[in-house]
Amino acid sequence: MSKGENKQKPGNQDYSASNITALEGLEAVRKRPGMYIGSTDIKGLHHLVWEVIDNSIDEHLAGHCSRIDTVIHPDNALSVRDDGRGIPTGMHEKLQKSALEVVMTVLHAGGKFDKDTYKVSGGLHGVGVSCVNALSEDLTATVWRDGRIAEQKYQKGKPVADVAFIGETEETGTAIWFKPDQTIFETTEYKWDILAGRLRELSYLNKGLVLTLTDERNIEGGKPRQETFYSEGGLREFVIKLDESKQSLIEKPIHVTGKSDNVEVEVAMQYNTSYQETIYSYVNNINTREGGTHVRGFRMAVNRLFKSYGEENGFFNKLKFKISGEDFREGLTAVVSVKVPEPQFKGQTKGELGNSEVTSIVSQCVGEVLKHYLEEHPRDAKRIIDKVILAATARHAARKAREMVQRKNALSGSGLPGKLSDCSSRDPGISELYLVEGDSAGGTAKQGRDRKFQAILPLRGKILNVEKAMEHKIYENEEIKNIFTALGVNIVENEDGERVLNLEKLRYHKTIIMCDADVDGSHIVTLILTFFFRYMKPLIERGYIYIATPPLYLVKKGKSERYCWNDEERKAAIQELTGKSGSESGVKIQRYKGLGEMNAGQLWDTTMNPENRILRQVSIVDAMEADSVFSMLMGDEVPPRRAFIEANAKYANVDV
Ligand code: 0RA
Repeated sequence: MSKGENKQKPGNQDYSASNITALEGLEAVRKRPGMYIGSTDIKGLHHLVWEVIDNSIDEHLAGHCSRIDTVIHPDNALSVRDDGRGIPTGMHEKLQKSALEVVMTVLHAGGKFDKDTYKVSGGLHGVGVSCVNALSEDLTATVWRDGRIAEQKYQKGKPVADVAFIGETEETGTAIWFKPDQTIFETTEYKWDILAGRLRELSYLNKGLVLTLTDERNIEGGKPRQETFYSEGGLREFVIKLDESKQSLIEKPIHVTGKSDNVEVEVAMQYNTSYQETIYSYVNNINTREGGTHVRGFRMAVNRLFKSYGEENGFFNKLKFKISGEDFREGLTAVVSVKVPEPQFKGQTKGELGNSEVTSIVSQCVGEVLKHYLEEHPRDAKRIIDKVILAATARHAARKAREMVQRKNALSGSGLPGKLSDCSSRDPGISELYLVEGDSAGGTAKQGRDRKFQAILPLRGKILNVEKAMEHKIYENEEIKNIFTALGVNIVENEDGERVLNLEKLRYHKTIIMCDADVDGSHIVTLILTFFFRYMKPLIERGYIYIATPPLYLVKKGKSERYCWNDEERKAAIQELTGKSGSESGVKIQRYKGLGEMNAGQLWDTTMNPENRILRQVSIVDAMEADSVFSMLMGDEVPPRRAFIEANAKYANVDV
């Protein structure tokens, strides 16, 4: 029985109509999966899991669930089991079928019927577990509820049979086991790191909730790999974790909780000795990458409270210039989490909270707590104010340095750096800038390039470590000045005194970092990326930054040549060139250590010719990870950096 037609009451027009709508609903999901889960790539695949887990989290938010177990099965099926109330299994009056079937097969029917819980109704989340069902070749829903265990199986969203009661139980909860449809997804292989990352985040956002991840594909010592995510301290622990490789300025994080007009606010914040502002924000447990009204309210409170505290105590009396909002937030790490009954999401990726009432609610909650904090912790307060004054002074110096550089450029003809070999095209859309390690490799690249659209800027040695340098030093650095002027971008201040990258005159839509394939080379790539991450993030966000990948080997026999990028390719090339004999006689293998070992023609063929080259596009898949990796690699504290390098030894040891 496919849709319970034989249950239809004769003459009930209503029922058959809604039945058809439901059918069309899930068909639409299968036809245009991107509209519902964003994409069908690895991101969309994991979105299915978030969708299921979100339902269990909703149970937790409603106060009924304390544990969620996620299991990756050997065939890349996945299951999520919670100990919530269980999806109701009784008869749905209007539709005349089990509520379980309705939740699983009717688009947008998955939500709770009680109004007190916070639901996620915007963004890409919240499309409902029925979408997961529609996009799975097989799915089994099991419910422990009212003393019985109920089960229903589906294929591509359609029930295979009616709900069956398969046993008795004293437990409550829901388990969803599903196998994503291989004809829809580009890949069906779940990634441990992606799942673990989100579960860890959820554990901080929902203190007291136990989340486990088990990977049955990966057996270690007879047992599948397993990790439990649990946080007693919640956001406070989250902030400590974010700052684990930084030096804290205050004793322990400042913690804010509050509630007003049904909006719940929780914030944890602390100051460290770095120059960055790091704010992670969430609405109903969903990461809002673009911030929004909650972040605005938080910033307003921080600025307001520190400003009046500094003024009332005469700390700013000697300053000859204005302090801007940014100065109050240098070295600030914070997590802002709000629970909003009906969130509205805005922005290109729906990653920005739009509800305007939230600004003043957050601002007030944070303001009250900060006021008391500053009164009760004068020493912490003084340390933060000193840092604010330093930030303002540095910004003042940086502005002068920047203006100097920008004025000088305006005076000197084309304004382009002398070391730049520009391309002839003036169309940024097709133009490429190669940042090349060293003058000699720069020379080879200059000879090898297609000068119509490829420009070369050689960089001397290691560029400044921007993580450690003060901002004005950045603009005095020759290599960095050259990157700014070659790209045609500059940093300007908006009306709030905040620095933004001006891309109006950007001259290339591809910037390609080209370094040696050894440890030094990869260090330089990291340095350059750190710089882009800190000072030109919009270029990364727009997908304009790439890394060139020169080959590691040239395998030669007679006149035949094969370039190889890894050991497997090298073996295959040897096999191919020597034929069946398998003897390596007459084969010459050249190991490229540096770009300098290739001549101009070879460099073009392997690394610069758009037809053959392999470019790695740099993306901030996860700004959180990138940020912590950068500061970990570059920061002063040694242990986490050592641990990271050891864990990634393969990458660091390409030269061994
Ligand atoms: C509808 C109503 C209720 C709970 C749920 C759905 C529910 C859905 C999922 C999905 C995964 N785990 C879940 N747990 C619960 C409310 C039930 C009641 O009022 O008792």
